[in-house]
Amino acid sequence: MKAIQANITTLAVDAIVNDANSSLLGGGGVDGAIHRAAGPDLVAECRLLGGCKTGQAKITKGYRLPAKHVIHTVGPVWRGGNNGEPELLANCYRNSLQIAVDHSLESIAFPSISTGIFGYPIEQAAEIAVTTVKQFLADSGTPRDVTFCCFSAADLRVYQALLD
Ligand code: AR6
Repeated sequence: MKAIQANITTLAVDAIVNDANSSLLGGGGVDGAIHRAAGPDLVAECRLLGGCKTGQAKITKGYRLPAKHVIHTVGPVWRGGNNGEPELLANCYRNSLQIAVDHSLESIAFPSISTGIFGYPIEQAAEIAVTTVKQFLADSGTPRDVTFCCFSAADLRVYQALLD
């Protein structure tokens, strides 16, 4: 488990996680960046998936991305923290990791789910991300290589403090 600062679309891993919306048909933020980099075949495959509920996850190929697959998950919109947001966010990490295990994927990179347009406070979201992944790896031992891909230096500092 490690944290880096990077554009997630550049990572040559078995799967990058896309922080999507329930339509799975693209959007702004990291979702827009992933669809632009993957090319139009990605949205064509996504159209066959029938959307995705908050906290759930679905897998596609990576198309023009250096990553082999994209695992699409839908984070919660922050509405103050008392509307199930922590559990839904933890489900995003757990369900994405379970899909990676089911497909024998060894390396996976996560963006900081829900902390952009969806407004989840970074400190709280990062703590859930790190504790949930740590628990999953303690239970299952795989995927071998989990990366938290931070877009900003400030986000990286938050993750780094939790990992140290
Ligand atoms: N690589 C890594 N991280 C990135 C990149 C990138 N290329 N681009 C942005 N981030 P956001 P959300 C970071 O807003 O809050 C979309 O429209 C960003 O700095 O992408 O879950 C979807 O379709 C932030 O730290 O996702 C949904 O409608 C993190 O990724 C909605 O936005 C997440 O920010 C989801 O909003």
